[in-house]
Amino acid sequence: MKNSKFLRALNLQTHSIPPVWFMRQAGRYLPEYQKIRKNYSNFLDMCKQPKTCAELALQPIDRFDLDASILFSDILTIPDALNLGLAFHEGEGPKFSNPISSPQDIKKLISFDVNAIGYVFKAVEETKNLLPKDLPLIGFCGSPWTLAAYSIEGGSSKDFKKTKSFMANHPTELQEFLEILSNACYEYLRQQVLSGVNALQIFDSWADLLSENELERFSLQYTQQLTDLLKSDPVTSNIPIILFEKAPKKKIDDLVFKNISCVSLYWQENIESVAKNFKNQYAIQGNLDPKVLLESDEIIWKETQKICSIMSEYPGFIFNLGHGITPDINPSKVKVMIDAIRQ
Ligand code: 1CP
Repeated sequence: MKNSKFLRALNLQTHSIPPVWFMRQAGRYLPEYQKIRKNYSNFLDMCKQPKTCAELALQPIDRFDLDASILFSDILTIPDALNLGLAFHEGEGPKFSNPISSPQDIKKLISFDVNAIGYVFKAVEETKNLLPKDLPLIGFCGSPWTLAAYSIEGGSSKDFKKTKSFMANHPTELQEFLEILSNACYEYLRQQVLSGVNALQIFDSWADLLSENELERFSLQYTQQLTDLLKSDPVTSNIPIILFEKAPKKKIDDLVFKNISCVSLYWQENIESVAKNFKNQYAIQGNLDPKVLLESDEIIWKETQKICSIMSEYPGFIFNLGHGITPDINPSKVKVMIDAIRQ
């Protein structure tokens, strides 16, 4: 792995051409993904096939020659292992048949058994077998807060009303749940590392639901517990950790992320000003607005180069999108972006 540009950037090295990968690089915008996906009515069943996951993780690597691959799985495997009954039905987002609706549901949760999701670790092994030797694999999980939000809401939602009302009415029990989730995430990521991943990313995709005070109390505190556990364990202590916070109410520059190597910036963040504050402290990953990929080639070229030029001297820059790629994007536009980075 010494030759990995991506891992060297996580170690704060500067590159004239930055390493590139992008969030949700394997998925619905790729016709080769759709071809395999149509064989499964429930997305989760596909995630339980390690060889298929490996094949899906390799698709964007084969097509675009990216600098890192990401495990093909989902953040919601943990709540599923807690018996919340996850399914992804045709044309719908995630749905839990057994969501957390009351404090009693938290009291009677089964304890998390990492072996219940052994299929994820097999997928890591299968993917490592297929990947070129020097191409790193990123493992991941959702932040405890983001997992709690899906578990209480029972799926996705625009406003997460149930979650907000649970937070207002049962803050102590919510914190007990977050404690359970941060321990589960630790065991989950530890096992991913034992199976072969080279870096970890934590997705706090629903950080934006929280006010400034709530952000510290319900999200960052538990992500911090998770990263502290990872750093104190010899198995995981040397594995770089990337954190994605989606649109936090507190200025990202003012957040202190202990034990994090890299901050993955949401597309609304001003990368130039964040870079001034994060220099020599964190690597930065980001942050082209995925919607730019719906524009003309000229605009894609211009916006991509703008970011590359701002970040050209930054110690530890990784080009990425500012959030996941969406299903409506044409893969040829992704190629334009990559050419603009590497020209
Ligand atoms: O129907 C389908 O084909 C399923 C689509 C799909 C895919 C391809 C889902 C359902 N999950 C995934 C894979 C996935 N999810 C990966 C691996 C692939 C890759 O990145 O290359 C990863 C890293 C995730 C992470 C994930 N899942 C996040 C965090 C990233 C983010 O976008 O903020 C979140 C929030 C989820 C939940 C989830 N899983 C799937 C969907 C459609 C969603 C979002 C639901 C919502 O809108 O709230």
